[in-house]
Amino acid sequence: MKLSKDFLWGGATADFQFEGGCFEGGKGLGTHDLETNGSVQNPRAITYKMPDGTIKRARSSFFNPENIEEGGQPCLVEGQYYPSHKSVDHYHHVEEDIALLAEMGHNVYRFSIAWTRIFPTGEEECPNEEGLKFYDRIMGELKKHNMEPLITIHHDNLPVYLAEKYNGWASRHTIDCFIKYCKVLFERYGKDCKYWLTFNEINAVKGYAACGTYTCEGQTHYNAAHNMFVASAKAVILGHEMMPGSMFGAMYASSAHYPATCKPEDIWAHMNRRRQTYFFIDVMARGYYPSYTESLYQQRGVKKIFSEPEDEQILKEGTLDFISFSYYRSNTVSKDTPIGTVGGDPNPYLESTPWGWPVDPLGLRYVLNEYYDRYQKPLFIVENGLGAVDELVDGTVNDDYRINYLKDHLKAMIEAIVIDKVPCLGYTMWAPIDLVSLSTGEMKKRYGFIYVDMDDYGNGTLKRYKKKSFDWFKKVIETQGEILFED
Ligand code: BGP
Repeated sequence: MKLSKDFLWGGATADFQFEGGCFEGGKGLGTHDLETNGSVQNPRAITYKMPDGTIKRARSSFFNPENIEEGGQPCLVEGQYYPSHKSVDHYHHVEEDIALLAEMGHNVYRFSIAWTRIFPTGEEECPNEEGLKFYDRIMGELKKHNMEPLITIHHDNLPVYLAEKYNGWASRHTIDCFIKYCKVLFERYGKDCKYWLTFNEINAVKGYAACGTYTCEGQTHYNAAHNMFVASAKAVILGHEMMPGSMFGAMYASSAHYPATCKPEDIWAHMNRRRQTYFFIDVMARGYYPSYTESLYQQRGVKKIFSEPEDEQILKEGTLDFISFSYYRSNTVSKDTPIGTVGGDPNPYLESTPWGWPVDPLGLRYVLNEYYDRYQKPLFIVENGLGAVDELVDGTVNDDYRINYLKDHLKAMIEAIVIDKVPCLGYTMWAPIDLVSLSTGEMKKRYGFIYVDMDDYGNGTLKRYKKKSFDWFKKVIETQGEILFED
């Protein structure tokens, strides 16, 4: 079994996890730049100052962020390590990094643009030319190597200024700033970029680092979500106008979920949990709020969504062209699983990664089928990979565990495409070059085909080394996946 030649194979990264150069090129501070390092035991945090000068920390865990106390002002604290400031210094390694991806045969590269490189506060009249030049470099390298760009416009990380002044995505003003930013990107990169993602994991983000909101509870969260829906739809409308032939997606965190038992209460809880993800895709792919909206709002304590009369038409006109998603794991759901949980409970039939993420390749085939059945739009897997501890020995890493994880997932994907006839545009593995973990802020949770010499505190030479999986993935691409089925 193999895929056709037009299938897009590549890798995915995000600005604040990969670029570094945080204070270079006129960049403004993004919300993730105020996020500390951390670990599973000691979650990363947003540091902030109270009016009396005391420094506090709000847990910014991806799954369960905390509110910032009233009067608190997010700030950088001396002596604290903030991983995004340096990341793995892609800012100064663009040419080398993209050449490595091209050497593996990648024909697509998914990266995100840091809003604050283009508009440092979000409110400037004119864009920051130095920021645009940085992405010109990336686009130039991609062109040189015949690689298709796949640009994420908003991978969390909005300007701190918009968070402080307007409470981030809780304000409609942020929509206008976002559209101004989109227009600049479409003008500058539109002729060379066909595939765009408006938002990353929009169904899973809430709180300060991801949405710029000081609080995380249902009312603020779903109001911010509405503003992001409108922003995304407006971007799609504008993008289609300015770049005929362009294709827009948004990205959804897509664990598979299974009912914990066949008890009707668990099945019902499972359905409600699926709707927590469907809700976001339903609005953006179909162009209207689904019938179960009120019941979902009730469960989450949402009283009122602040919308404008024109929103309905905007959502209708700005629907997505394809559905893209991240897939790392599956979970189970029972009537006792707390509402609003992003993941779910473990599955006794599955093994987990060192970070406790259950490994389930068949779940990927399940999600591909489920989404295509439901939306009838092409799909794009834009994140999938294994975070593991790697050991560099004699200039390489023997990462058979990563090869096995990817092999099983890619086989499941190809079976969905070839046997189940699910249209899928491509696969971008997270993350082809080691970078900082989003959820824990660690470096030691490594995903790459390429090892970067850097530790959890920013020490290291930043030198890049090819792991065993580098040559393996190259062969997968060369054979269009056929090699996966050989033994
Ligand atoms: C997704 C994010 C990515 C990425 C990935 C892996 O949620 O879109 O930014 O980091 O998960 O997660 P982690 O880095 O926490 O291992």
